[in-house]
Amino acid sequence: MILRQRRTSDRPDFTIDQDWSSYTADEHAIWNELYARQRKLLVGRADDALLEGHDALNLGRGGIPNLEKISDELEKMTGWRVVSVPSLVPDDVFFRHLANRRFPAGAFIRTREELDYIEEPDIFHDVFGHVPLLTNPVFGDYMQAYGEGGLRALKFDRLKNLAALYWYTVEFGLIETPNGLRIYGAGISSSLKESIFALDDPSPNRIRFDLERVLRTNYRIDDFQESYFVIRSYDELFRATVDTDFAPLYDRLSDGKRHAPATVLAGDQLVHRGTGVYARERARAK
Ligand code: HBI
Ligand code: FE
Repeated sequence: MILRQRRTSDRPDFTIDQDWSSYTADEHAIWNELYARQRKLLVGRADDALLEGHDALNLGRGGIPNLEKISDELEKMTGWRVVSVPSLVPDDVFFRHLANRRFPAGAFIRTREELDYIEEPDIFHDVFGHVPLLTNPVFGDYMQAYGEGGLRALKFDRLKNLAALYWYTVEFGLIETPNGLRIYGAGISSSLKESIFALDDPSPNRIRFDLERVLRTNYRIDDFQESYFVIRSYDELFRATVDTDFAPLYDRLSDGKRHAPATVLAGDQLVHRGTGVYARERARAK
């Protein structure tokens, strides 16, 4: 496997060949270690759709998944394919892939030194965290609608708002189930520590999802979230994107009013009002 900093794409859609045969035995072992540890932690914490997606795509078969093979199986289920990219790609490229039911997954895997947390989306974050939910038809529809919305948002210069929607749902979303709150966001489900913090810690707020509220809310990229948003179903997410007339919403958002991550508004429906202790301790430690 060529070291990730040297993998670049010379294609307009930023894809690269996964070059599956070039992964080393140690890289396959890192995937196996991450998969076993995280999957054990998530039973009882992650939403069934995520766990069922792992099984439907047989991601625990051993070794880093071959994305061509995974894509052939996934495409039969919901029309999605997974394409390899070096790492983050430009927003418009990212949205265009999603709008065409192609999920861009990092081709590299983290090192043992970065096992618990990594800044860039590696293949474990993307294929363990994001891809399994694409086996769920409604979530797959939401992700395509998000991509189409993203391309539209670029025209209205509303990217910052739309990025917050992705962040608080696809990356850090929680869903309410008859058995309690469960994780569906990939930023949580691929993180050892945040998989515990997001559900168990009294510090963060847990607020019922509201589209305009989320579009206005800033987020942390360097630490656990100070607020999580809770949906009742993936259909709620999908309906929010397809039933909303975004033109008047974007007009309202042009007032630029945004909320800090820890804010609780009078209009918020709270599942849990956070104590904020974790965030205050982190701020003091700085
Ligand atoms: N590129 N590969 C990759 N993965 C992402 O999650 C990603 C991206 N580019 C842009 C992006 N996410 C976000 O900025 C958008 O959600 C706005
Ligand atoms: Fe991600």
